[in-house]
Amino acid sequence: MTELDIRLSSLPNSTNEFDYEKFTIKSISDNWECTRKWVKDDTIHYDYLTNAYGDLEAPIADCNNVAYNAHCKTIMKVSNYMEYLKQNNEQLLYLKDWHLKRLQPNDNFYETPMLFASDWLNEFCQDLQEDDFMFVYIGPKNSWTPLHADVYSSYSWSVNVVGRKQWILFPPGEEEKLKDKLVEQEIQEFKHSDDFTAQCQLILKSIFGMDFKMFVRFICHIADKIVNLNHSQIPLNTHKKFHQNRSSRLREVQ
Ligand SMILES: O=C(O)CCC(=O)C(=O)O
Repeated sequence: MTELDIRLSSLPNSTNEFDYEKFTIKSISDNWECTRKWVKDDTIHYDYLTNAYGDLEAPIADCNNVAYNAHCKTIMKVSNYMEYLKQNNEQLLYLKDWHLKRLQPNDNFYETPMLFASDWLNEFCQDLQEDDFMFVYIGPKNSWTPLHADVYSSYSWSVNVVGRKQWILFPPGEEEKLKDKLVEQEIQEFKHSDDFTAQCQLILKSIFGMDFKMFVRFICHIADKIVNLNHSQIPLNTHKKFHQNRSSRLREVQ
């Protein structure tokens, strides 16, 4: 048993036994600009958000309209969404997956907590000028997101600036409940076909967002950056060997 196996085996199997308090960091956003400016009288500061971001567009999910385990989405101006929020509406609209940081790169409305400073996925995507995974969510009471695994099955962190959000998390041992039965079935069907590996790569790319080749590219990109950062501290020979090994491994997957 490795040290990790031992640590995992000591974790409880049911949600009831799990003490999530231990995994919650409190008061981290007390001094963030969004806490100071986006909140007034314990609720959303509609006027501030309208003045600051009213002309920007944001994706809006209709929580009453679900298709294929996702909400139907539209685009709305932030000023119109703030007007909607101020009224007592029948509709349940959720402003979500909004790339505010990308739209306003110089706007430092939050700070990345030290614990999460190492963020390989966002680094990779930003270096390649691709989509990033930094989002703002604003929703009325009862807005919700369907059960999902995050893109690339990655881990993420989330901070509530105002209001409350209930999270339903699955502890270790309950992964079976998260498996997509249709995908499992598809894999079984292709199991004995000649192009099984290629099919699996296709499934990986479409469901998970990344196939094996892209994963290797991603890991090499991050490794290169780390090695270059530490370049001066590593004996030249070690560095050269790393690059020789890396090039031959990349050739293998290409
Ligand atoms: O807060 C939400 O409604 C969804 C958040 C989410 O999907 C995530 O953080 O991965």
